[in-house]
Amino acid sequence: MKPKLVPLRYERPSLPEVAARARSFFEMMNRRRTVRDFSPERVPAGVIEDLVRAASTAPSGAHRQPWTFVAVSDPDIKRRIRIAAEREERENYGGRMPDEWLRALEPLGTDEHKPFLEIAPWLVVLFRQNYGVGPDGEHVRHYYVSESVGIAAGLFLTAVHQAGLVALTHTPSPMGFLREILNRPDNETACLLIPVGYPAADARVPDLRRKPLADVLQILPE
Ligand code: IYR
Repeated sequence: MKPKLVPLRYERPSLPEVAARARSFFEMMNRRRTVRDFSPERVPAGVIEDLVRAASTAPSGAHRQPWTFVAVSDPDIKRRIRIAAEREERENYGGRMPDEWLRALEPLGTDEHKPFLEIAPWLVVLFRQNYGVGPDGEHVRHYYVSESVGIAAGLFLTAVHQAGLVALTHTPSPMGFLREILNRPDNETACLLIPVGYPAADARVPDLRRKPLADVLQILPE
């Protein structure tokens, strides 16, 4: 099949403008923090729709867009998710995670209690589609699913932050319960549970430092 190519819509900024935008975007992103203390204040569904529209612009293997976002504000479903997540996390913190892992989490202060799963106005669950399903039920191959879904998750978190909201990348493990509670098909596996909303007025976060650039970037030639 011959590809259908259309002109790129692109406006070239001046080099000083490029440099200024790169710096100011970094400064904005450097204020992003993972937040565990949410306000129950409501966020309209239309906002979540636009955040997912932004996330869904992610590049993906063969443009298969192998993700499904499920956004939950229903209090009963949120409660069921909290109960199931805390059941797994009690096992995790009570012996399923080895000591080395528990020690690695100590600076974060996390434990098996997940009240944010009921307090945050939205729980956005990101599912990876291991394969697609065509109009006649046939399986469609997906490519680079982990990479594609990881990029979509990153864009979603970026969109949440730039909109002025906060999020938590929560990974209750194992998270098979999400497919059951949310009635998702066999081709989907939940990979992130992302509460989204406003931070509580007294929200606190761990005093984390990011690695210096030299530890994460090598420029060649030096
Ligand atoms: N899933 C658990 C444990 C946990 C694991 C990692 I790696 C973290 O960065 C944070 C928590 C929980 O959500 O508490």
